[in-house]
Amino acid sequence: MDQHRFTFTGATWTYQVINPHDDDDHDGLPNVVEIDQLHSDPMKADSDGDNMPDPYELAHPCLSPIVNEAFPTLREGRVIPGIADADHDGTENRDEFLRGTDPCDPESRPEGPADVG
Ligand SMILES: [Ca+2]
Ligand SMILES: [Ca+2]
Ligand SMILES: [Ca+2]
Ligand SMILES: [Ca+2]
Repeated sequence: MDQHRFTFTGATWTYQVINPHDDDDHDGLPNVVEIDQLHSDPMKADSDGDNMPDPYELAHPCLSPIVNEAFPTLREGRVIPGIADADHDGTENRDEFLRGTDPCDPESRPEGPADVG
């Protein structure tokens, strides 16, 4: 039960009132910040679905919480490769996230080749 949320549904629309100071997706970013400043999804901790949470992407200037950097996207029938490896160090952003290195710094990358193991 969420006393802060009210949803009104019409035939062709849904209008939802949320508390601006709540953090519905529990990613540490208040709803009002996500809506007004980031234009990210206040209901998803990973707004763009690239498996990197919004606050992490926010902390790294080469990433965006509303741009999917991990996977190619299909837009108007064309495949957009995105910027899977933002710092061009040969390790994809998502792997750097998982392995704790800096996806924006080519000097920071996992030890050894990523595909050996
Ligand atoms: Ca949030
Ligand atoms: Ca994300
Ligand atoms: Ca992203
Ligand atoms: Ca890196």
